Amino acid sequence: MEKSDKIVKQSPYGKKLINNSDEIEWEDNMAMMNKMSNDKMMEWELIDETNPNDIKKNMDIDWKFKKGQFVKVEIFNDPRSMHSMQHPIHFHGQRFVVLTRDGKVNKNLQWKDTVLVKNGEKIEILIQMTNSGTWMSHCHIAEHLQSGMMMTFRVKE
Ligand SMILES: [Cu+2]
Repeated sequence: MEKSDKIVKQSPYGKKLINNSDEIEWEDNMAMMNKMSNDKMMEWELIDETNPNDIKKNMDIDWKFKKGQFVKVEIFNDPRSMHSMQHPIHFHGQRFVVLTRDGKVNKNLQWKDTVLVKNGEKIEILIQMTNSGTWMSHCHIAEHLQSGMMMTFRVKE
């Protein structure tokens, strides 16, 4: 990644140097730290702040829906993370459209099952619960999934 790809962006927590280019940031410049870390010593988190009095994370999250229901989900990639980077968020068994990115309306309403959420970005998606069962949502970077970045949701008939 070129240095010029990084810009200073205003986030809800003040200005941060973040990568908001269209390039996919699978590589980073923390090779030494990556080499030393594994899923036993670090955890990636999906945090559910739906109920401020009962904040849950990863596999403690267990959403319940009905088949046919449309569900709006806001996903915020918190730039205060220790190692903030992009995350491709995937929902199993259902399809969704991206409604907004950082408040900007997305006019390309194609059905998706995964969306790349950039560092510091807030997106809104509308999921159509089309398949009943117990499903998983997770980051599609295998190391992040392995390190806990997953949750459950159930769709009843
Ligand atoms: Cu991730």
